[in-house]
Amino acid sequence: MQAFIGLGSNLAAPQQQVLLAQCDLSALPETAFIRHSSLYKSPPMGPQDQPDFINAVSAIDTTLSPDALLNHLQQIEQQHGRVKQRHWGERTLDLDILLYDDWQIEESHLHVPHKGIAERAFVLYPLAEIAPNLDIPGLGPIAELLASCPKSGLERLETK
Ligand code: 5RY
Ligand code: CA
Ligand code: CA
Repeated sequence: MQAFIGLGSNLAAPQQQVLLAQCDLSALPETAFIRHSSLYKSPPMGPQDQPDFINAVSAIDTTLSPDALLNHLQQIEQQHGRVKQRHWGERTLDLDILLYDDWQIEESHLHVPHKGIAERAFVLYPLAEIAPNLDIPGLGPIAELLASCPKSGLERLETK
């Protein structure tokens, strides 16, 4: 299955956190890595009194189930020293399953496509960089979603 993972960090050298997490994803079991996006910087959405975020998206080819994948992602978050501070608050690393093939999953612990995907520039722009022709289940072509999603301060970093 092809899955897309969203990466985000705004604590403890966020750029390093995201670059290391891209390596961690490449080392997942039952998984071949397809592509990592560039890194993007943006002001926080939600609570504004926290540092800017570094975000990226990775595409993987995996036979892990969504639940098994989620468990691995949570382990990687823990290895990066994630501690819950406050809802929508700062974090050393956040890994989200954005898409899992063309599946639509609505469970208490896992929503796929990820909630808010269509309104979040820091998800849509890196996603479109690595999958410009993507059709998002229930939402439509990514090009159409991009057209109605302002960049609101999102910057692609030139370091990669
Ligand atoms: C809105 C509210 C909460 C959007 C809105 C969250 C990130 C959200 C973030 C991130 C950036 C959060 C979830 N309206 N801002 N805010 N990057 N995560 N830039 O990864 F995303 S908290
Ligand atoms: Ca997130
Ligand atoms: Ca998350």
